[in-house]
Amino acid sequence: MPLGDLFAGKATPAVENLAPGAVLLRGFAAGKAAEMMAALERVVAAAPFRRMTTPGGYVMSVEMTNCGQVGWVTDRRGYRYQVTDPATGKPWPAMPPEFARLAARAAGAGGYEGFVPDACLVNRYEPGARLSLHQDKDERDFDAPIVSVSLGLPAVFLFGGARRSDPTRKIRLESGDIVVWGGPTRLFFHGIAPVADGEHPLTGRCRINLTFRKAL
Ligand code: MD3
Ligand code: FE
Repeated sequence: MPLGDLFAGKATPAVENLAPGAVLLRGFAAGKAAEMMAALERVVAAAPFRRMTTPGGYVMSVEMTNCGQVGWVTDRRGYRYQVTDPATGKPWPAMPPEFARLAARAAGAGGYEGFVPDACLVNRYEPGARLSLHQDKDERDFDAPIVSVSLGLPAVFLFGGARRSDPTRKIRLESGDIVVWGGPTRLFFHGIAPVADGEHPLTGRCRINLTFRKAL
């Protein structure tokens, strides 16, 4: 099958190798964006967005929720994955099949066959919200990639290196873009610059990012 056929609603794929193991698939999710938002509404009805507190006592500007077998949480006790939503005491909603399918298809297009995520962290950015430079290292298996889907308002992604002090590249992520992060970049520092104000037909005045992870 030609690689282009893997792209939802796009004849010409745009595959950009950002670094060894990291692949940007521009517009890969564009044809599935409305379907993803509809599935997300069902997730949010069961597990509403909320602003969590860091171990250091800061309330995050990004609102978060999760779906899947486990969800990522932070509070004064630390960062971790857990089966239940601390806001409701109930298990996180199941991962919608359309989420899992898109993540697996994107991972395959990025060179990671057989990716089966067990967690999806959903980030919601209103204008001004940001995510400071960090590593994702609460997962058990760093051999599995992380698949990131951007929807709605654009953002400037800050892509650093293995050390916090490494220089960062700025990469503009738009609605429908997917990035597959694996290999040596899996533990690289990264963040999101404050989101600029704007309106997007898909999401209104916000940016949504879905990160698919193998946490267990
Ligand atoms: C590079 N989210 O949830 S996604 C996060 O747009 C997170 O909401 C950002 O960083 C967002 O942890 C960026 C892109 C991303 C996700 C995980 C990575 C890039 C990554 C893990 C390793 C290296
Ligand atoms: Fe991250």
